[in-house]
Amino acid sequence: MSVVGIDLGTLNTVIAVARNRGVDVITNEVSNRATPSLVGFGPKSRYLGEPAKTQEISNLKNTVSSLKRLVGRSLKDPDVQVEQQYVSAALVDVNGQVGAEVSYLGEKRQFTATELTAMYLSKIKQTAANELRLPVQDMVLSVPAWFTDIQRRALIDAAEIAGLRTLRLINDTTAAALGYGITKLDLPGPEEKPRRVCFIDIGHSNYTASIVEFKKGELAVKATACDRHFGGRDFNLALVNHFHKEFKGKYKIDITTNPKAMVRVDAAAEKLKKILSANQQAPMNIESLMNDIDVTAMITRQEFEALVEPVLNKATAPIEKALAEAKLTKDDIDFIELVGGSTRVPALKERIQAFFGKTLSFTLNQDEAIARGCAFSCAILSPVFKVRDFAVQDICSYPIEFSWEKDADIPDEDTSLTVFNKGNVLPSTKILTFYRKQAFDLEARYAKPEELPGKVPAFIGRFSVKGVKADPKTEFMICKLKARVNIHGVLNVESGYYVEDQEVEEEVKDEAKEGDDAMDTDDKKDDKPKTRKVKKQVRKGDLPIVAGTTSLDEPAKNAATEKESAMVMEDKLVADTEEKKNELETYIYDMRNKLDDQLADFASEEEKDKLRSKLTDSEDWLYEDGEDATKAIYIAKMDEIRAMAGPITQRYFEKVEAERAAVQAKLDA
Ligand code: ATP
Ligand code: K
Ligand code: MG
Repeated sequence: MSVVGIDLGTLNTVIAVARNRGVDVITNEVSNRATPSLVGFGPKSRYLGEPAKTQEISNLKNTVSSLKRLVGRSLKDPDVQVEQQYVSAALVDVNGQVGAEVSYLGEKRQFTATELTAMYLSKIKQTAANELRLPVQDMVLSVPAWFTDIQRRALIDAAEIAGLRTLRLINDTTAAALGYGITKLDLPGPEEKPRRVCFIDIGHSNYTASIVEFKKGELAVKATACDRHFGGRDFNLALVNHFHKEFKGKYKIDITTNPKAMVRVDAAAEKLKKILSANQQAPMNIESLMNDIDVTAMITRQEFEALVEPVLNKATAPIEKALAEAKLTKDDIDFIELVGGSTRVPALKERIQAFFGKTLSFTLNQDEAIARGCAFSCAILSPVFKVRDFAVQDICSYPIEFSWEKDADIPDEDTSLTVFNKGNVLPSTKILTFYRKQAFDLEARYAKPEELPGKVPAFIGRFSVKGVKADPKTEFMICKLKARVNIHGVLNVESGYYVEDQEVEEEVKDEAKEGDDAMDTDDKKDDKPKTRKVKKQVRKGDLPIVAGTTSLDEPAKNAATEKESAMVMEDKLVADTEEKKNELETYIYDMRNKLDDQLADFASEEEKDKLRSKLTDSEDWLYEDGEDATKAIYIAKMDEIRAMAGPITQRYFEKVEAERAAVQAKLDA
């Protein structure tokens, strides 16, 4: 079983694997270290990752991007409306969740964002398994820290539909921090002042700043702040708008009226932006952009920086927010580590450096640090892997409250309580106590809906506590419920039980002797241990909990898993069929050549004519009726030709063998 970390990015996804010698990044089928986070649909199969990128411009309406920003969201969410600007397929509502409508296998189909993400993750799983030649199941997946319960649950569901088990959903910067800490040998000891590092991840759409404290063998996240609309695509957009205006004046074309032209200019802007990170100016040339017009343009770094000034002006806001939440100043920070592709933009680095007044560190691989951190996390959590333990303590991003119905018999009981505050450590368990006579419900929700991204609903889950009965002695049952924000940052009421107040005999510890066992000799030996009566709550039995959360229920998940497996099989069949067709085509060409070459002396003219006409017939068939045949038919066609060519190739091999034997005999003599 392999140990895998996945950084699911808005633009690119990086897969890392922990091996005995360390963590490596996996390359995909075209040897890239990052795979486009895209899903496309065609008349015969899906295009996942690289093929979706290859097809993108000719298949815009059936290509879906921004998967991670859609999963767990609803169509009416203003954030999703922003996303539609970047997603070329049409976003639609599918039973309350956002999805995409595409043409697939010649039909209009709708898929939820969870299903689309599952498709993509199933491709990522295949990529990892092909490279590792091992089954892939356990993995750790990174998410932006601002992800809420419903988004996290949707991602875990998507992974499960793809046949992946999520050992941890880890916040992006926390993963980077783990990769940083686990490889540093000079972290402060337990009694020393911790090392404080500010991790800054600026990707394609997200900006996250986290303040993390390190000691030997452990890290603790102190504060995290995000700008979920700040990243490389904002720079691209500024450039696209600029060239839109320029081309309108210069060439009298309006690229906004032509989706293909828009995507091509965006791709060119992305390239140009990268050149500007290392050069003072960069060109843009696109052939036949629209109306058969070739465009050329040039932009300087200075002009680019002026265009993105409004974005740059927000460049330190998340850092300031994180510092304030951690109650620290910039001078308390020992190192500033930058990750994410957009931290290569010089103007952005300058702003951040000017803010801290300190040199920035780039000790982590900007593109791979998060995936690598995920792989380390997977190695720590996986039972099959031995790795030095490193404790990772994260924090809750939003406060969570529980509410319940008032019990008529308990007049001054509150009806809600914030159980996990923002910044509460994670994972974390809290015991809630209720005095009740009958089954009751609890509802968990985010306490400050206004802090949530877009219009994510505050609701987290409803938990029905069963098996509650009035106790004849005390009238009430004392119910204890275990509420837990787990390692994924997901809230559950994991279990319940009831207790009774009882008087129990408890040993009284001799205070003078406490912690002094070695000296504990004769004088106490004969005495019975001193005891006293104390009131204690004794666990009496379990209370079943029925949870209603935003996760998919089992039947829905099973149905989705079956659907996904069927599509994987279909895609595989299409790929295999294509492969057999290509094999047949190549075989026909090869055989025709060989008949004039190495096989020429081993066939009669009659045999040759017969085989040649078979080859011509097969070739004609291949380009006409056989254009779209099944895998079995291609195999059968190939077998027919093979059978006809069999006696000829047989004679040839016999001769080759005879020659080889003769040479051998000579050598042996
Ligand atoms: P997110 O974290 O927002 O979900 P992501 O993880 O896919 O997105 P990254 O892979 O970290 O994002 O970064 C991709 C972004 O970095 C793109 O916008 C890309 O254009 C930008 N980028 C990469 N290299 C450079 C460079 N040399 N100069 C400027 N920008 C760059
Ligand atoms: K990435
Ligand atoms: Mg990222």
